[in-house]
Formats: sequence, structure tokens, C-alpha cells
Amino acid sequence: MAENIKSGNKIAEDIIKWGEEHGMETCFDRAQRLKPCPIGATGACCKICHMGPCRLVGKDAEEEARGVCGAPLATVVSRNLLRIAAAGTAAHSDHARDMAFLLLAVANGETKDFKITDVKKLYRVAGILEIEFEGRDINDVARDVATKFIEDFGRQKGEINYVKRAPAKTQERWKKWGITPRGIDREVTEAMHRTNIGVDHDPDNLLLCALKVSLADGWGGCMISTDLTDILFGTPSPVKAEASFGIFKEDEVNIIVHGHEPTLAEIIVDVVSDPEIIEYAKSKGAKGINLGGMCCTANEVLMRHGIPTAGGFTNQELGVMTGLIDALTVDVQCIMPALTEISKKFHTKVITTSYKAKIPGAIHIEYDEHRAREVAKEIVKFAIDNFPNRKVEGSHITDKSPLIAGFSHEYIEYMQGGSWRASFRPLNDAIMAGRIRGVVGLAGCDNPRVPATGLHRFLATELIKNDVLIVSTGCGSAACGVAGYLTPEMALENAGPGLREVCEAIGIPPILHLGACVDNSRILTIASAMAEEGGLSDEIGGMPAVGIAPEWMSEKAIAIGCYFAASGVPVIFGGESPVEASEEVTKLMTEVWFERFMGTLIFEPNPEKILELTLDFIDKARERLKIRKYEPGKFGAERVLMDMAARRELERAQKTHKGL
Ligand code: BF8
Repeated sequence: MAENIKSGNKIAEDIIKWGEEHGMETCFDRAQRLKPCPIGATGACCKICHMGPCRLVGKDAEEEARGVCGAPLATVVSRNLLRIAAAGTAAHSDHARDMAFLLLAVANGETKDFKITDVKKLYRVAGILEIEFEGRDINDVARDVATKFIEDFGRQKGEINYVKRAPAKTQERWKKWGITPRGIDREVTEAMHRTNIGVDHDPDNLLLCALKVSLADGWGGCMISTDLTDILFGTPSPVKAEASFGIFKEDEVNIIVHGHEPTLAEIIVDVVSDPEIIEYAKSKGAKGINLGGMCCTANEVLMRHGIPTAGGFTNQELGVMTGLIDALTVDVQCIMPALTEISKKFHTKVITTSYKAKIPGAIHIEYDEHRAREVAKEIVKFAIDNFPNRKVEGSHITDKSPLIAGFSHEYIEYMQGGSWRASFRPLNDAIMAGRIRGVVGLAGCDNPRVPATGLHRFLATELIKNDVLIVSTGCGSAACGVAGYLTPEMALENAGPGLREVCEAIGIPPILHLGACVDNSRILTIASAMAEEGGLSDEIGGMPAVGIAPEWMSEKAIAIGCYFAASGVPVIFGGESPVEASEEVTKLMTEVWFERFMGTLIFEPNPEKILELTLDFIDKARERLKIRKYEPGKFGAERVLMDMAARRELERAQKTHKGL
């Protein structure tokens, strides 16, 4: 029966069933047992002072309802949303801060375990930051870049560096409404101040602050993190890999890297191919060492090294239940504390590595960038030592899908014209001609409150059928990867004729895996490049583009939704609206934001309606831009010119990673 389906993925569902038969509880069971608190869906709760919590529910959930201090419903709702956006911004940005300090440590020669991998990208970023790089020592340039980014966190006045990467018109809108972010930490602190008891009570003003702090996330934290990770570990280009639970190997030591910060994982990638370590694994009876990932750390090492992924957020407990994971190494964010409970039933060891993220019941081996290799070796050896303990039977259900990931801004530019003619012209032209109806960013978490990953799969197939090109990130990418949608072959069977033609010509899947959640910043820079290219909108607002997070659950997702809305993208989130109780706030975030920024943040639980709304936004944008009306089935017989350079590059990348 439909209501008993917990995951949209058959293999995940089989593992859940196996767990139920063996008395194991997962997030899926807890989601069914624990009904969500109705406050939020049908009212609001204010717990920012100790006169409350004030529960504005039932007959008190009217716009006129007030808390003890007199705060009306709209104030409470918008204040809660602002706090969520600030928390999401803090998470992404603290990750970015760590990346900036790592680059600084590398430049200062304080760590020998990392190096600058992409010098070209370092120079590109230095150019944007107006840092001289010609003829200078690489480390000097890197030091200046790191220092300038570190200033973005503590700046008190002015604007964060990357504001200038947005189209001029987009920047003008931010200035007009006073939401240009100054410094990341300043915006987070101000958001916390303004939501304190007795400070900002105006819903519109509070929501503008939510946009400002979120812009500090998108054009600050996320973008800084993406660029610094590319500089340190390499800018991604297409790579072939695999996804789902079948990535675990019965006869090898299975190590999973899970979380968000890729630094330790990068070194682990290196260590597992050390012949001495492999010999050590063999001495314990294993045939080798198999490294896989989960959530966004997975996306990072997948894009750069073809390391396979076991999937997104809701797959973490299920991975343990296969009985095949010897060590699950976690860093920060989206790590379920339930992991240590479920791992007690198996031999799996959960290893926490950040002082910021400890879990009772886990083993803590603290990561330190100054002795990264030593820590990585300790973790890998620990996993190897645990391999002989793999006695308890797990579900052992295995299946996997091939995928292609690693579509960075730089590669997308390159694939449309090669090294000498790299541009976004062909994409803009294909949209203008109506071959591609529009572009959707399919992002965000997977959620056990819906058949997990099911909404991503539904929207992915329906959108490409409608000639919509998808760029995906985070667990949206993982959901598509596990479903087998990230290949030219598999997904092209479902793509509309116009989109198929473009994908065939370039040799790309119709769903482009752009990376981790912080890599939503790549969508911002791609949209800015499309605006600059001309022919569509001259700002991000007004493009036939929509952002969707159908299964979102994290505070980080709200920050992302807000920064896309402020940048000019209509955004649709699945699930119940956290601001539904207030019509005033809902109107501000939809109609008013659209008038001011051409972006919105809509909550819509029905996936069919999400699809309808998305296509409507795209078609209306086409109409406003006065470009050719989209006609389904018009293309398909015609052929666009094949870009051989890009095609050869893709084939080369595929060959290089064949056999992974
Ligand atoms: O940062 S999509 S569940 S893993 S929050 Fe978390 Fe959501 Fe996944 Fe990546 Ni993003």
C-alpha cells in the first residue's frame, strides 16, 4: 500500500524492510511514529524569551494573535524564518572559513599534506579579487586570496567581495532594498540581534534581513567554499562513478566518508591507495580497501576522484544495515546521531573527526590539518583492524548505478566551445530557440517524511521530458545518481526531443551533477554568465529558471532558498510551509519578493503542483523575454552542431575512470 512506502528507491525500501524484520529502527520508522509538531503548519510558536513559549495555535493562530510581549503572528513567523536562515548561513560559512584557513596554512607552508592543485583557478579567483598574480610566487598569491576571503567574514562595512560577480542589475536591486551583505559574521550576528526579544518586529524588515544574511551565504560562504575547494583539490570535470548500496564490497575493507568538509576525505582518498596500507589490509584477510561516500562529502570526492557514493541523507542508517561498512568517518553537518545506535547492531565503527561535531557512542579521532595524513592513516588502519570483526549478518542487499558527475561552471563553459571558444552562447541559443524550455536547479535534501528521494525522481523525469535542463546538487544529485539518472544513456530515454538533441550534440546527461550543497554557488555564477552572454535576461531575475528543493529539511536549505530568491530565481520547496500560519508573511515571500527581486520562496507539498508551477514560471519568463514560445515536440529531427572538442574531453574522462 502506498502509505507504507518509505523510500522512493526500491533498494532502500528493501533494506528498510529487512531492518523491520530484524527489529531495527530507522529515521523512516521514527518519522512515522513522531508526527511533526503542528505548530508551524497550523500556527506559530515563539520561544525566544522566557515569558513563553507563546503558542499561537488554534483560535490564537489568527493574524491578530499576539504573544505575551504583544508580538503578532506575522512577527513571530518571520522572526523564526530569519533565525533558520541565519543558522543555515552559519553552517555553510563556517565550512568556508575552514577552507580559507586551510589555504592560508598551505600558502604559509604550515601543512605539508595539502597543496594547490588548480593554479589556473587560483589566478582566476585572484583576478576577480583584484589581486596581482602575474610573475608572483604561487604561495604569495594564495596567501592574499585566503586573507581577502577571511576578511569577508569579519568585515564591518562595505560589501563582501563576490557581490561584484552578480550582474549589475541584480546588485542594484540589492542596494535598493538594503540587502547587500557586508560581512558574513556581521550578518549572522545582526540576524540574531534583530530576532532577540524586543528588537525588530516588522515582518517585511525581518524578511529583508533573512535575504541579506542568506546572500552572505550564497555569494559569500558557499561561493568561497566552492572556489577554495577547487583551488586546493581541483576544479571538477566529468568523471564516471557509481552510486547506491552496491558500492560496498564483500571482500574489501569498506570505509565511508560522510558529512560536508572534504579536507580529511581528500587525504583518505590518497591514503587508501598507499601500497603499504593495502598490504596491511591484505594481512587482515581483505582483498583491498574500498572507499565510498555519503551526503556532501561524497559529492566532493565523487566529483574530483570518481569515489562512489552510497547516496544522500536518508541512506546513512541503511548503509550501516548492509553490514558491510567497517568504518563510517564523519566530519560536520547532516550526520544523524542515530548512526551510533544502529551501528551497535553491527561491527561498524562510527568515527567523529571534528571538535565541533561529536556523537556519544562514536570513536573520536580528531582531524588536524597540520597532521592530516597521520590522522587519515590512523582512521584507515582502524577500519582495517575492524574488518575481521565483520561477523554480524546485514541486509547485504546490493545494487548500483553508473553515473557521470563533475560539471563545474568552468567545464560547462568549456563543453560549449572548447578551450578557445568557451562560452554560454550555445546554452542561451538553445533556450532562445526553444530546444531547451528552461533550466531547473534540483537541489536539497531527501526526507523520510515523504517516500525519500521519490519526489526528486518524479520531478527529474517529468522535467527532462518537458525539455527542461536540470542542474543538480547535494542530495538531489545523490537521489538522481542512485536512480541511475545521471548518465547520457539512461536519462536520454526520458528527455524531450529538443533537450535530447542538445545533450546528444554535446555528449552530456540532461541532469548535470554540479556538486555538493555549497556548490549551489555554481548555479549563481552560471546564471550570471548567462546574463552576461546576452539574449536572455540581463540579470539573474527574469531567466527561464527555477530552483526546487522538493524534500528539504535542513536550515541550510532555507538559506539557499532565500539567496536564490534574492538573486532573482523563483524557488519552490516541497512539504508544509513553515510560514503558512501567516498570510501576510506568505504574501511577502511570494508576491512582494517577486516584485522586488523577481524571485520567490513558495512551499508546495504536492509534487504535481510543483511541476505545474515550475513550468508556468519558465513559460511566463519566456513570454516576458519575448523569446520563442516553447512548443513541445518541435525539435528532434534537426541536429545542432556537435562540439567535438568537448565530446572528446568527456570520452577521455570516461575512459580514465573506467573500471571504478
Ligand atoms: O548539504 S542536501 S541533507 S547532505 S543539507 Fe544535508 Fe540536505 Fe543532503 Fe549536503 Ni544539503
